[in-house]
Amino acid sequence: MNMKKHLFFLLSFFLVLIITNQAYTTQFTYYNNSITLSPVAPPVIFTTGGTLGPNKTSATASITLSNTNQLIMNPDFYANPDYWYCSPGTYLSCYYLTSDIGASGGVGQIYGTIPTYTTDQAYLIQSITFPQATITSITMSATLRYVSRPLFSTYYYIFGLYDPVSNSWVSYTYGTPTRTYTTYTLTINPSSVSAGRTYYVVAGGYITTTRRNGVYDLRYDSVYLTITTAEYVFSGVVLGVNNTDVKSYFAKLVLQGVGGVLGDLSANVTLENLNGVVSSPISIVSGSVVLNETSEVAVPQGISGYNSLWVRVNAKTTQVISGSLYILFVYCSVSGGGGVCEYYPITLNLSS
Ligand SMILES: [Ca+2]
Repeated sequence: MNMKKHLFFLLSFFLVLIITNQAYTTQFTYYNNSITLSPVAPPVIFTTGGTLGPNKTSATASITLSNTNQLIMNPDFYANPDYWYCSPGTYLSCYYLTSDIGASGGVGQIYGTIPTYTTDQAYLIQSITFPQATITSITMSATLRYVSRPLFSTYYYIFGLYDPVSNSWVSYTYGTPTRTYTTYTLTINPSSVSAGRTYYVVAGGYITTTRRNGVYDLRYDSVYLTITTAEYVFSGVVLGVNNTDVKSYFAKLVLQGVGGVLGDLSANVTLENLNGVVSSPISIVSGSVVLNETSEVAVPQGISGYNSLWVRVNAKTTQVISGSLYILFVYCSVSGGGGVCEYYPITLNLSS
């Protein structure tokens, strides 16, 4: 139990976020003192993706649109549980281990003590968005093992793709795990998903005990979902944003300009926060800017191991392109652009 570092963030729709916008007016009388001031770090900073500027308040990110794309963020739990959520059972829940024998980097763990004559299950979950493109193949793979299970129990790994709209599996596979890490694959029929839509990647464990109780400990080293497409596409996160303050801020993206050769590029750029709130997109259709800014989303206070917010890009082209989007990340202390606002430039380079 000492190895347990982090309980995965619970699935967003179980959370209720209460945001209060309060404007404080306070009058101070300054008290003279001789102290050395340290530079104050900005409360909202870029974290991952691309090259970050001084104070992490600017970024240049580059993406390549390709016929083959892996859509899961942090697929190997390399440094933290970022982007993954937990749907716990009654006794099973999700934990994060920084390492494990036979694993590369961290692992996502399904763990719990199960009573006798009980069935339980728990899942790691991540939302992915398919590109608005002609998908020609979808393959999932998961590398996993089990460490312990109650005697006389029936125990499974189960992973696949889940449709949050119809609340049903698109496709899944399951089996009895082995004690050493083994990779299992699932081929999903492309006609069973809709291009441009968001689904959940789900990876978890299921157990039924009989006359013995005990611990079920199942570990995922990695989960990948790879697609091939007729067009050159990209669907994923290009930049993480973390809020180091104790209060929420409010952010949006504004497209200031484009440069280079964007050809017939169609792209959506959105903000998505830790609570699963997604902004309306900056939208480019067939090389023309249709919407030049996103709606506003809250930037919640960061949780250890997670970004507060991220910039997601979903793009497609049939041509060879090399161009840039010049975007301003705007965040304000009060919703609706009020209070104090900061402006961070993002250069997003796209090529195919
Ligand atoms: Ca791993």
